[in-house]
Formats: sequence, structure tokens, C-alpha cells
Amino acid sequence: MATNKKHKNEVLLIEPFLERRCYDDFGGIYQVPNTILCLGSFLNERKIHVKIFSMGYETKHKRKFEEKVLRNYLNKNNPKIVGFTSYTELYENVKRLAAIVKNFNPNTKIIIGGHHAMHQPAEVLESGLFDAVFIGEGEKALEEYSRKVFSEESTTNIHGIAFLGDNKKVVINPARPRLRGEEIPTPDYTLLPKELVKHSNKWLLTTRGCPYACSFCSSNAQYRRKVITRPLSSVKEEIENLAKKYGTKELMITDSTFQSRRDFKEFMEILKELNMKYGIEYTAQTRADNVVNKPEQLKIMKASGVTSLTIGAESASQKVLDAMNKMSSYDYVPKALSLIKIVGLEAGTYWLIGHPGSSRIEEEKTKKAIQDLLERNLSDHYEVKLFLPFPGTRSSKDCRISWLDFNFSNFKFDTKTPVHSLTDFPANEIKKIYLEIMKVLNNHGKSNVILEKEYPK
Ligand code: B12
Ligand code: SF4
Repeated sequence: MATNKKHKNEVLLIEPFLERRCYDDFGGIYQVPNTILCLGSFLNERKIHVKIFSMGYETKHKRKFEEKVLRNYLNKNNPKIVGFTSYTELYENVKRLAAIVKNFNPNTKIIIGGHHAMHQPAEVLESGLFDAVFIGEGEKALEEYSRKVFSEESTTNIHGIAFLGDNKKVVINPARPRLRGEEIPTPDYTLLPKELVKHSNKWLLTTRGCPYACSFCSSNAQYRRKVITRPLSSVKEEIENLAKKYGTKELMITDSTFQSRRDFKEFMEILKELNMKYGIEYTAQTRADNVVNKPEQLKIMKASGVTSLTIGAESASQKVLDAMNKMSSYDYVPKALSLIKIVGLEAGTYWLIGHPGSSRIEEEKTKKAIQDLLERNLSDHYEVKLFLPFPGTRSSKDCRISWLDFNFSNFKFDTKTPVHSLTDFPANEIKKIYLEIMKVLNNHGKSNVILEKEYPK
């Protein structure tokens, strides 16, 4: 039902419900909505009224309540701006919710950012649901946009956004410069319900960007190899706050390359200090070549409270690794895993099946490599995914790909059905080898981490 109620000068930021698993992933209950928390913290620090909505939490895992929760909030508060974040898999749901907001009050500014929308602003704007698409890091652009909307000024000159101009023509304004490390907001967890923070998995991001350029990676598509690093004082404040106020005992470091921090030793000293003070432990992900080239870092990590390292192996075929622009060779993987196990850390591996360049023959190499790791007990857990051509990535534009499915809700990271075929490697063959690899894992009493649980509907 549409409303005539006066708008409130507020920005409502929403991370929509993700079908099935995410909120119960990795043994936790909820997920901290990192992206909108960063944006919200930045606005809040600058005295712009913001509300953060993580739909998994707001609906207590019940998707059927999502619309009701949103309508109730709109009825009570009628915020002037509603912003959505968008991973590819979330996009169809974002559109559904955006339509509800638009229907409730057609004058509400509805905006969107994130890895999906930023790479295809024209398609997103042509849906007619959004007033602006934010491209790249959103903090400063959102601050400027909010101030202008609240004071009813034009937003058309804001850098870092796209919108429909005259005659519904897509206008993409110039990009904004990247934030400096010290400008990245320290997440302000008080913007979230205490229960959410207490009963959730926590992700620690101390850098933005990655010096490598894997062609399947959306992160690389956004940040283009430039890494910015948060000051350690901000990182320390965040961890200490989580430990003191919320009793956090486990943190997952989700940096693309935390091993490349120039102040790696100082970073580890902080982790160690907080590990000793609060018993907080850390897990992290990294690259095999980084582990092999800097083996001395492993002992330091272990002494600092790091308990597990997961490596992006992706494929055992050099042909596929080259097509991925992985800039590494598979030989590093077993070497890195051995080094990790020797110091007494848990080791894990990520794999990607069906990337351009692969074929039955190439994927057989990966299957054999996994068999070998299982026999040598080198990887404690395995996460094997089907390749998904995320918009914006170089892999998605590879001419060997034929897209079979344009429903982005099916871009699920635990999908067992490819959304694409490759020249000489049809979807049913990709699926077949994928299931064979699952069987190999099962035969060794290991399951694919991403398929191991049943999730509530
Ligand atoms: C931590 C992380 C996770 C964590 C936590 C996610 C969460 N809920 O916060 C976990 C492990 C749960 C996770 C899960 C998934 N993730 Co994840 N994740 C990451 C990671 C490593 C960091 C994300 C982050 O916190 N970034 C920090 C924030 C501040 O940056 P940002 O998200 O880019 O947002 C900025 C801009 O995009 C923009 N912006 C974004 N949204 C909005 C909205 C508005 C209104 C505005 C104005 C601006 C704006 O401004 C932000 C601030 O500068 C990234 C890779 C990376 N290094 O970015 C992958 C990444 C985001 N994940 C990805 C995906 C796909 C997923 C999954 C769907 C599973 C999967 N296929 O791997 C799930 C589901 C996500 C969910 N809803 O929880 C992809 C997204 C690709 C895509 N096109 O969809 C990435 C890029 C990795 C990749 N595969 O390339 N993820
Ligand atoms: S190393 Fe990881 S984060 Fe960096 S470009 Fe490759 S996949 Fe992306």
C-alpha cells in the first residue's frame, strides 16, 4: 500500500535474505553484514542517520517474513533513501524488495551497489527500480548522495554513481579515487543488534584489494590489483571491541592477501596480544605460493593464535591455472599444505571446476590431485565449487562460455548444476566430473564443506 507519510532523513541499508545456508554457515548462527556495516559506520561517524538491516537476522532465518519485516519498517519509519547491497546471487531478491519499496512510496530514493550491480549499471538501471547504481567503494559517494537528497539538491554530478538521465539514457559519472587506508571505517558494531553480533560469524578485513589478477575473481574486477591497508590501530580496536563487548572467540581473516601486508609482523603481534588477553583465535585464507615463499611466517602465525589456513588451489591443471591467470603452478599446493601441517595448523583447499580452459582431461588432473592429497592426508577440508561466470570478471567474457542460465538466483556457490557450457566441455560433462570428485571425497570420509549441511528453509 502506498503512503503519503513524510519521509524521514534516514538511510536504510539492506542485505537481503540469501536463500538457505548463509546464516547458518561455518557453524555460526547469523552473518555480520560486513559491507553495509562499513557503509553505515562511515555515515554514522559523519552524523548521517542510518539503519542497517540484515534480513537473515531480522527474519530469524524465515524468508517468508522478509516482506512483512520490510513493510513494517517502512510503515513506521519511511526512510528517504533505501540502499541494497548485491552479490550476484542476491540480485533477484534485491529487485523483489526494491519493488516493494517503490510501491510503498515512489518518491523514496532506491539505490544499489556491490559486486553485481557495479559491473552492469545499464542492465540494473533499465529494470526501472533504482535511482542510482554505486560503482566502486561506496562510502564517500553515499555520504555525498545522502546529504544532497536530504537537502533536496541534484545528485547528478556525484562521482562514482550511474543513473538514468534525459530520455532514460544511462549516465555513468567519473569514478572516485580509492579510499586511503586510514579512511576505511572501523566497523561500528553498535549499529547492529547485540544478539546478531554475539551469535554470528565474524569476518576481519584488514585490506581491500589484491595484488593478483585471477580472471574469475569479482574482487579483482572491482579493485584492479591496488591494495589498500587499514591502519593496525583500527584493526586492533575492532578485534578488541569484539572480544570485550561480545565475547568473540573466533575470527575469520578474509583478506585476499594478508601475508603481503608490509607490517605483517606487527599485525601478528597484535593478534598474539589479543589471543593471550581474550583467548581469541583466527582462521585465514591465502595463496600456496605465498606460503612456500614465506615459510617463516607460518610459525609466527601459529604463535599468534592462527589455527587454520585455507589455500586457493583451484585446479591441478597448468592449462586451467593459466586460463585463470592464477600466476602460479599447482606444485606449490602440496608443498604449502605440508608446511602448514608441519607447524601444526589445520590446512584446507578451495577448488573451482569448469572454468574456461578446462576439459574432461584437465579436470581428471584435478581429481587425481585431490585423491593424492586425501591419501597423503594433506588437506583437512575441501571446498569444491562449480565455476560461476560472475558479471564483471574477465572469465565471464571468455568466448568459450555459453551461458545456459540467466537467472542470477541460480548463481549459488553450492550449486550442483553449472550455469554454463564450454566449447568441447558441455554442462552435463562438467557436472559429471564434479559429482565424481564429490564421490572421491566421500569415499575418503571427507565431504565437500559447502554441501555438508542441510539448511533450514
Ligand atoms: C567476507 C566475504 C564473505 C563472507 C561475509 C559476507 C558478508 N555477509 O559480509 C562470507 C564468507 C559469508 C561470504 C559469503 C559469500 N560471498 Co563473499 N566475500 C567476502 C569478501 C572476501 C569480502 C567482502 C567484504 O566484506 N568486503 C568489504 C566491503 C566493505 O566491500 P564491498 O563488499 O566491495 O562493498 C563496497 C562496494 O562494493 C560498495 N557497495 C556495496 N554494496 C553497496 C550498497 C550501497 C547502497 C552502496 C552505496 C555501496 C555499496 O561500497 C562498499 C564499501 O566500499 C569478498 C571478496 C572481497 N575481497 O571483496 C567476497 C565476495 C564479495 N563474496 C562473493 C560471493 C559470491 C559470496 C557468496 C554468494 C558465496 C560465493 N559464491 O563465494 C556468499 C554469500 C554472501 C552473503 N550474503 O553473506 C563474491 C561476490 C561476487 C559476485 N559477483 O557475487 C566476492 C567478491 C568474492 C568472489 N568470489 O569474487 N563472503
Ligand atoms: S588471489 Fe584471490 S583475491 Fe586475489 S585475484 Fe586471485 S582469487 Fe582474487
